[in-house]
Parts: sequence; structure tokens; C-alpha cells
Amino acid sequence: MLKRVLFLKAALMLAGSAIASGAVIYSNNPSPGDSFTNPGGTGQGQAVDASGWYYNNVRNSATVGINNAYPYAGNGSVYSNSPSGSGKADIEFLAGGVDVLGNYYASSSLGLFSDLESFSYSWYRDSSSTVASNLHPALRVLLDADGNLATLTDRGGLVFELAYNGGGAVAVDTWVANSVNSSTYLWNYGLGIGFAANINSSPYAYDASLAEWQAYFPNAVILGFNAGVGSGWNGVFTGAVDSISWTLGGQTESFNFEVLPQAEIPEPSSWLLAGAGLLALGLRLRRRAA
Ligand SMILES: [Ca+2]
Ligand SMILES: [Ca+2]
Ligand SMILES: [Ca+2]
Repeated sequence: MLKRVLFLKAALMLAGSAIASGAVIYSNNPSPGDSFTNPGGTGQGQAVDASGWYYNNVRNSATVGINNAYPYAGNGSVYSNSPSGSGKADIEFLAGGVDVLGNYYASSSLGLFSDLESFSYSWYRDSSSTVASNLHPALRVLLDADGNLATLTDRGGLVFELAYNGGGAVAVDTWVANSVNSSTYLWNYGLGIGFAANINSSPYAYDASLAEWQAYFPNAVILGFNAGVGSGWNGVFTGAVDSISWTLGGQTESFNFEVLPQAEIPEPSSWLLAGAGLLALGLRLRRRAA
């Protein structure tokens, strides 16, 4: 069974490579897909095949996984649930992702932060969620502030949330698409400047635009992107994200998260028989040519 699924995935990846509009990222498991969780309090992750995407920073019984709970642009999306204020779960793309004690970290960069033109995603909040009404899955760009990958204390991220871009209560039980461009407000964690630092002249800490952050960190490099839920959200959040994309130096990468389809393909024994038949045919042709 495992071999059959792997073969199908290889065939799907070949098919997907011909589509210029973006990549399809399949769940590790066929329908209903994946549900990665971790009851412990320290973030844990799992690779989504060899795609460069990871279920990551998952803790306190939060769950993330590509599955069929909230289909979008096809048969699936990235399901996200945080059951309490201490839960957290992300879907994360990392440059050169490496496993460090079960969680994943970037070991290289995707390029200069100053070349980032925009990034975007779609998200869904289920109406059963009990967290504050302005909360939805956040979208983040992960950075190394000084561009030197050997120094780690300046790693961190910039966060997009509607709450800091004029948003109130968000829509529920429907998909919402949001895009970050040069004038969108982002707030920070890490980057060597403390949580929610105020880097521009206005007294408010959460109103620095992408363009202002790029001017503030001219040497920063991008370690990855993620979308996720939880981390201080008091209550339950249930929803999903999908269609994450970014445009960096004129190149757009976009990703649609889908459930690995189950299809009837020949059993391995049939492939062996077919291979033996071809071999016999080849020998016969060679004999005839001799
Ligand atoms: Ca650094
Ligand atoms: Ca400010
Ligand atoms: Ca999808």
C-alpha cells in the first residue's frame, strides 16, 4: 500500500510540474489527509513529503494538516485548530529546512527581503471558533535581520493580521483572500529588536508597513513563510488556510494544498509482469536483429 501511494505521488508531481501557475502540495496520507498534532508544550514538526513545507511549531494539542475538512481550490486545504490559549500550529515553508529536536528551522535563504514585492493567502474561520472575533490565521514572512545566517539571535518574523489593518470582526464560514503589499502594516517578533517593536516615527507599534520594514532592515534575508493559528488566542480556533504565494524579485511562487488522491494503479506484481514481458520482447527483437 505504501509503495502504491508513493508511486502515485511521483506521477502527480510529474503532472504538476507542467503547470506554470503554481505547485500543488499533497498531504502525506490519502483521504481524509493529514492531522499532525503534539500534546507537549514544545513545538514539534513534520515534513510534508519533500516539498519544503512543514507542519511546524505545533504544541499544546493544536493540530495542522492538509485534509478535506474545508476544501478550497480543489479537494483540500490546510486544516488548523488550536484548542486553548497555549496551542499553536503553523504550515511553514523553509529554505533548507533542518530538523532540530523535532521542530524545523531554515538553514539557507530564499533571497533578499528588499526584493519581496508581495505575499498572500486565503483563510477560513469556522463559526464554532470562540477566540476573539477579529482573529484569523496569521500570515508571516520569516527573516534573518542582518542577512548573516551564522548569527541566530536576529531571526524572527513579520506578521500580517487584519486587526492591525483596519479590520474588525472577521467573516466566518467563508474563505477570505488577503494580500500583503508595500503599504500593508506588519508587526514583528524577534529580529533582535524585541516583541512588537516600534520602528517608525508614529507612537503606535503596529503600524509599520512592509516598505518601512524593508528600509529598516536593508540586509535582511528571507528564511521562509508561514501561516498559522494560536499562541495566546484564548479559546478555540478552528479553520484553515490555502493558496499561499509570494512574489520575490519578479518571480511568483504559489501553492495549492490538496489531499493526495487515491487512484487505481497496477499492483507491483503487475508491473513486474509487464517488465518481464518487455524484457522477453527485447530479447526476441535482439535475436532477430542478430
Ligand atoms: Ca543573522
Ligand atoms: Ca509606529
Ligand atoms: Ca486547496
